[in-house]
Amino acid sequence: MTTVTVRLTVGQALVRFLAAQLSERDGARRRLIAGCFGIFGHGNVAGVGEALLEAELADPAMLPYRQARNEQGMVHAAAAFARASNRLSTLACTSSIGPGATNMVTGAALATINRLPVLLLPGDIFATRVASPVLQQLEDPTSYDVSVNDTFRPVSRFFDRVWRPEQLPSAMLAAMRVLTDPAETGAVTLALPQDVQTEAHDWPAELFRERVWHVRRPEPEPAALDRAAALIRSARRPLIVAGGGVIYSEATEALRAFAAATGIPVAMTQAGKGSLPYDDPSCVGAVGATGTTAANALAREADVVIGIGTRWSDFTTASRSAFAADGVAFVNINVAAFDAAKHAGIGVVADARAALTALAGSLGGWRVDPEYRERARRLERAYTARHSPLPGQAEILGVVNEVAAATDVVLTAAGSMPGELHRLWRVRDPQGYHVEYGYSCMGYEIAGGLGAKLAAPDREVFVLVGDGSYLMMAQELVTAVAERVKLVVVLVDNHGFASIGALSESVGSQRFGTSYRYRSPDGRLDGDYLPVDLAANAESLGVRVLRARTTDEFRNALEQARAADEITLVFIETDPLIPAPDGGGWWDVPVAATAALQSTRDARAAYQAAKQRQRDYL
Ligand SMILES: Cc1ncc(C[n+]2csc(CCOP(=O)(O)OP(=O)(O)O)c2C)c(N)n1
Ligand SMILES: [Mg+2]
Repeated sequence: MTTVTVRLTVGQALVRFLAAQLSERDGARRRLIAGCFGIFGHGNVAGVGEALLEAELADPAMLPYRQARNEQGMVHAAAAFARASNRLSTLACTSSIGPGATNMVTGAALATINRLPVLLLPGDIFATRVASPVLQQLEDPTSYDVSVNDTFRPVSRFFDRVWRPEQLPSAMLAAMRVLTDPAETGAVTLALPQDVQTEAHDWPAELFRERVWHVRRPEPEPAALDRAAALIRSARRPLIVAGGGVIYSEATEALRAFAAATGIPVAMTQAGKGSLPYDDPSCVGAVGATGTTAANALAREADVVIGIGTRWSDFTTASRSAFAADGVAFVNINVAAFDAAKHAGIGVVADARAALTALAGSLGGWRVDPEYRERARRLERAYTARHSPLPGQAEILGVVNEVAAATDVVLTAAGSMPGELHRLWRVRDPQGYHVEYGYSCMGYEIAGGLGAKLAAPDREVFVLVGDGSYLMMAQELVTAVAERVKLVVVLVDNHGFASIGALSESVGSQRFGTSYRYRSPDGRLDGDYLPVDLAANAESLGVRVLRARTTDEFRNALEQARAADEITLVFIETDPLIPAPDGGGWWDVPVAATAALQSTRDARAAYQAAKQRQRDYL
């Protein structure tokens, strides 16, 4: 039999292959790689770049190319796209070699930590090495086999370097498998030496056929289910902690039914917020360091904690102080065995939806005590406060919550907003709350908003960004303008790092180096606020900007921005010293054991006292 072959470069074969990949779950198919972001340099312009041009000229829908402004930003956009697609679809990112490639490393870590699929295609140094060292090559005197792309290894769930065209098919197939594996997924990196990208090869035509990657829903092992059901039946004060896995698995309806049938209250992690709408009778809101008073009170007393699709970050457990009852035991439903084994829990390694359905059957009508069920959820009032002359941040968030429709998306990542939103935001849709808190990466906000909106063009996306995050990375505003991607960006200016300022104060470090100020004549960085005008900055990038001073002006501007059909940024200054409401959660941030400062010594004493609450969960 003769194999039919197609002669293409490595870059062309890669583009053609990616365009033909589909994912499938529950019978629904969609493109696995919906497009490609990129920034060209000598490491990809002639290889993958030429291939993308050919693809666009042949059929603009084949693998749509979008030009990004910062390589880190484009990976954030791809990760947000994947999150908003419940991990069933993502984007590829092509970069040059050297700095273009390493700019993607932060994005790769973010994707892997959040278990979000992204496909990274950094250019790499010549395979032939004839011209070495090439521009931007880091030379390792001990090995010619090393390039800066090796820094992707620890932050990727799959890494390969395609030294020869013959290696491409197996590398691409492995990449697709990992991207679509719910337990293994994360950043997948195929490093592409710049000469290899342009080499021609005779590929079997079969390589380019349409492929459907089934996203599995593993069923729980019956014995594990029995152990979990027995422990839950013995519980008097059980509590569910719903994580991101509930949303990715589209298990929200199964969770609602399970909680209603058993009466077990449901608390939510950052990634799991949206697992239930805020007003569902079973929902007690956010838990942990940024949790609500109600959820944290239930957590303190819980005898059995059922984690579903959570990796138990320190924010969720309040640094292992949230679950305080003697003998508290855990059931961990997770598609990843690694997470299911945490806190010495009974592991149910399974898809969240499959496990909840099976567990409901195993419990056969068991319900918690009615008295336990009746415990009320305490309401927060911070939204309706009115501070002057400058508003506090929580009241601004309250206005965003009111102006946003049920299916609109709120999106942020770092600073003081994630904690306040976790506690206060009234979520009404599983995709309505997009707070990246696995890596809590400053600079994710605007880039992530771009990706989330590309994934869900029918939803309004409210990007909430602090002045610190904005200054770190706002460049993808330009991409949003170019692509006519409509975002509502809320820029909250409090002259620096309000969150770290408050943290600094709590550890006795007196807000040192956390606000944006001039250096004083005495040499300290404590002069007047800098005259930075971020609203003017956004305007200069081609974004429509509305400036608000009061909460009422803010509401008005936000309504205009929501109604607009172009990207609009609403600028508001807030008072960084108005404290956010507190739900009693602790966070372990070690304090200096010896210090000249009294403030630090006091903080150390408070730290040591709080540390007593920390548990091992063994
Ligand atoms: C890339 C990155 N660098 C540093 C940090 C540590 N960090 C967390 S929040 C923050 C300040 C954020 O400032 P801003 O965006 O203005 O938000 P605010 O704290 O004022 O609410 C810093 C420096 C981080 N999360 N990400
Ligand atoms: Mg700030």
